[in-house]
Amino acid sequence: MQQIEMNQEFVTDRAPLAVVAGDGVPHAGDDDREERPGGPGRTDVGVLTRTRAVTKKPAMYRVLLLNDDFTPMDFVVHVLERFFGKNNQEALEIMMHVHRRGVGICGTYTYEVAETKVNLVMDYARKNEHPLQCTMEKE
Ligand code: TYC
Repeated sequence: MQQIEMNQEFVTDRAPLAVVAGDGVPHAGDDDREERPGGPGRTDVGVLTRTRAVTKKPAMYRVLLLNDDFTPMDFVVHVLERFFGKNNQEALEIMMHVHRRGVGICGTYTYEVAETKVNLVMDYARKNEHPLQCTMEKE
């Protein structure tokens, strides 16, 4: 049998794949005298119990860098390359945006990925004795 890969974290409900016959609701033309599996009067037989997952998009979070007067520009560019997969040009643009505007977006991620990146950046800045601040906010 084929295994379907799915992130169970975002499965919110199960919905019937299909209903072949009988949905539990009496319909015009239903003849309860007729022989049915389950006996006369049963209209809910034949409802498929196989379901498909009903998923919803996960909440997304922006990871932000804050400006300060002391962290070297080179270090911020390096952080953006190392933790956010930016190329040098992208990293330079984001760093300069933060430098000029005070705050900038490094990327947008699900909660746990965003939280991990914030912690990695904060630990890395601390180890290197820079006051760089990284935070996250819901999209
Ligand atoms: N303002 C810093 C400087 O002039 C550079 C800087 C940019 C610091 C972005 C933090 O998130 C930052 N050296």
